[in-house]
Amino acid sequence: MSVAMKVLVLGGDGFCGWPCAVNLADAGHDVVIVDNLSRRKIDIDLGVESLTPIATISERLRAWEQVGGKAMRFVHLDIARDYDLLLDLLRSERPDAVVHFAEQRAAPYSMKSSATKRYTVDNNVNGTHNLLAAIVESGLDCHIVHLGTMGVYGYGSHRGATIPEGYLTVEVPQPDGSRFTEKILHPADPGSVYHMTKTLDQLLFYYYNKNDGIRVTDLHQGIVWGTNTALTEKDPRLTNRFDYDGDYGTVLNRFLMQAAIGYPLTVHGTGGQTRAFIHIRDSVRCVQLALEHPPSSGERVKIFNQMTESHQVGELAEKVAVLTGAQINHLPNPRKEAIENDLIVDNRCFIELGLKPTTLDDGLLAEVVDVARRWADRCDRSRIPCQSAWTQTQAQAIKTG
Ligand code: NAD
Ligand code: USQ
Repeated sequence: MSVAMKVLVLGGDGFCGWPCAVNLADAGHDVVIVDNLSRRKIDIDLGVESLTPIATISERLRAWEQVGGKAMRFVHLDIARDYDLLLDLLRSERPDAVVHFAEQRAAPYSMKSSATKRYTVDNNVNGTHNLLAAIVESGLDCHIVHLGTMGVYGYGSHRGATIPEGYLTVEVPQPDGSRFTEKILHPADPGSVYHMTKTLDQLLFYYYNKNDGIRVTDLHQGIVWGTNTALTEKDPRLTNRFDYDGDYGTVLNRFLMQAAIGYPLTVHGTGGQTRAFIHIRDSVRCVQLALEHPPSSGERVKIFNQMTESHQVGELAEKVAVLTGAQINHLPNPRKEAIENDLIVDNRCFIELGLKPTTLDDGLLAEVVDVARRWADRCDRSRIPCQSAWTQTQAQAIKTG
């Protein structure tokens, strides 16, 4: 292991943050989880629960120590609203690094209403900006590892080109006919208000890196699938959350749980949408690799594509159907998105740092089906359909079927 670090994990009670926090503690780092528990509150507001029963954060931390894990602390704080408390925390803890998961992360939730659009923008953009401003004000030389999304690149107009890791080399024509080349942030093309906040985040990082020299690694992560890691399996109280509902459930985990309970797989439209995927175990590993390989002083924002494979949604449904015998249902698409797209992604940075990708073929699909079968009686089938429509046109299409 590299030298032990003090790490604040913002959003460390969430789906990606919790397994990441225990992994970092297990690797010997000194971990402080910071979370406002808003994700649990949104579940209450929506009237749904994680398919897997999840313990409270204090029970999680107690259980982690009882299985012999290195103690972690928890701070209840809203990074988007409690600027002064965040600054005090940075000053008192003096972390070497902050891992920033603390955002509203569901595209359908962000598109439900003007209230959820505004909440998503306020929460995500303020949270990220507060963190950057507080690091500058604290004077700390603290590395930020941020969880961004592959969706900042958009899913439409790549025309077979490989998506680079964050920066695109462009040729700029001059009045005299000559050209110069420049590396620019890849143009942003968000597909939802949620994805838009991530494109704003990347501009905030660009600016604070340029102006204040803040060291940032922005991880453009694909859709995370799976539930547990070897560490969260150590005790039932460490179990990770499993979102299956139409707002927070993501496509592959939804298909696997739908198959487990005999619900026809909910493919939007033709299923021609291609997306990037990564297993939760690899996600956790990537965050550790990014933390342990920080940018040096003066280096521009490091951007890694945190994904291991790309798949078409319809092909995934077929794969799950072959594995489980599930039926497939093609539904009107509630989203305004390309009917079909290709997606070729450069992910060399993590492979070169030693990531050994876990793929769909590693037998882990069946493991997720088993988890879903175990907790099938906790599923509220009425919460499976995606009812958040991107525009009135999509809303009408869902209504008329
Ligand atoms: P999650 O909702 O399960 O976890 C986010 C956590 O952050 C929650 O515990 C929530 O309570 C907390 N939080 C939100 N706003 C906060 C605030 N203002 N102050 C303090 N805490 C706050 O989401 P997740 O799936 O774990 O995603 C984590 C990050 O990874 C997000 O930024 C998301 O955009 C990104 N990401 C997730 C996926 C995925 O498939 N889950 C894929 C790519 C990127
Ligand atoms: N889809 C279906 N059926 C479903 C659910 C989704 O066909 O039941 C389709 C959607 O229309 C979309 C694709 O599957 O084309 C992906 O949807 P998703 O909900 O799995 O993923 P998305 O909304 O993009 O968001 C998720 C996470 C988000 C993260 C993003 C990574 O919620 O936090 O940033 O994946 S990425 O997609 O690479 O941008």
